[in-house]
Amino acid sequence: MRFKNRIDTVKAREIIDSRGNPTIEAIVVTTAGYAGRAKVPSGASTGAHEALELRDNDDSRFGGKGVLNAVENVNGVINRELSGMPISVAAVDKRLLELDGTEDKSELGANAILAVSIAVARAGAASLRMPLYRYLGGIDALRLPVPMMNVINGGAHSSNNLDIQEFMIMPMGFPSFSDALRAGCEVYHSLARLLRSEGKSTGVGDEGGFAPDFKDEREALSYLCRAIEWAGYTTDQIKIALDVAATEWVDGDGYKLPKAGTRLTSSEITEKFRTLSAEFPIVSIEDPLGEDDFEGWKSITDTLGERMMLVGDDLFVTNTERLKMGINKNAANAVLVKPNQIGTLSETMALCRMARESGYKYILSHRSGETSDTTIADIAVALGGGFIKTGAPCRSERCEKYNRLLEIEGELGEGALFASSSNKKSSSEKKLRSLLR
Ligand code: 2PG
Ligand code: MG
Repeated sequence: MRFKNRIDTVKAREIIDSRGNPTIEAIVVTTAGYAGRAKVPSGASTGAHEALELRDNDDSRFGGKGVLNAVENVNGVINRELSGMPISVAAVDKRLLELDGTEDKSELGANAILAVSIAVARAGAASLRMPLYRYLGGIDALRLPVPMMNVINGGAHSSNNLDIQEFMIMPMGFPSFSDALRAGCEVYHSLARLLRSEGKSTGVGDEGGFAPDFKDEREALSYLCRAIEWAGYTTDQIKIALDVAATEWVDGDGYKLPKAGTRLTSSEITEKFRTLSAEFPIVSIEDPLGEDDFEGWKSITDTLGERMMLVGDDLFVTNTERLKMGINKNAANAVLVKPNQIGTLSETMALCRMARESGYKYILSHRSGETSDTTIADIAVALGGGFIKTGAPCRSERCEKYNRLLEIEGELGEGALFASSSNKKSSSEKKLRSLLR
């Protein structure tokens, strides 16, 4: 059988991301005249096991961060090999993996490969005149995710004194995504007022969260709780999540907080978060331990896993092989999903499938270096995992993802589900219980 609509051309160019670093944009045009476009993000606290982001290492341009070689890989070999193929994400991803031929996608670059993989999906959706979430998720794509909004930035994303990278609010106890988003924005503004009233800076970090100095993380957490109250909400409705990004703390056999200079063992870190989560409404902790500390992860999961999500980011790097190791060792109970850590849409979706089948929660995520691309919002609805982490409601590269979710919610109308609710009347407590189960 001959398909009339096939891939005609694949083109890429170098653009800049939200930190002013180069990244790659790809455009796929089909023979029937449809097009799909994708821009890829880039991390700062990257895991050692992530697929390789190909950079030029030519110091005369962008401090070595140029991506002209990755662009050339798309415009040359990828364009030649994909031209004439049917618009099938699975077939294209398979071909891209064969062409690359390496474990870590270092031949073509995971940035080049992902840009093409997503652009093909977008061209496919456009060809069928379908929104991307529907194309990827079918008629089951109905669930809007709880936004995990990073309102205080620390670690590698800011130059303040906080060693924990992200302090997030999770507006969960609301009937709809738009109500939850509004509450999140209101808390963000009340936090700004609170910080100002106490003479603290309201300058923001890479993901739009405030980044003043604090006495310690306890003080940052108590500001969050007060901001929730000031905005007229309760900590039953709005919970707290952390991304420790503890791979950045690894030092020899143990850990050392890069800013405070304190040394900690794996079990001291577990104890620290057990205490903090008894004091504050924390329902999710990402990367509390390093990317290869599986023993420590197992122990923190045994200690806290019944009460909260323990989310592997650098631990799993969106890789099914790594997730399988975690499942076998009972390490973590949730996985962060970043398409650029693995490099193709097919592998990203396979990871979510594995997580779902193993009872792990999965959270779609941005990177600290972002673009206006909103694909993760569509993937979050397509796969219905119930969570998205995409920064503060500040800076348009973050807000665009939230705005895309508002658009999807509008399109779904009465059919839209929020979080774990099967109907809009379920109580916030019930919703919380089933989300964390
Ligand atoms: C993380 C991310 C996104 P980065 O650690 O989860 O918040 O940061 O993109 O710098 O890895
Ligand atoms: Mg992380």
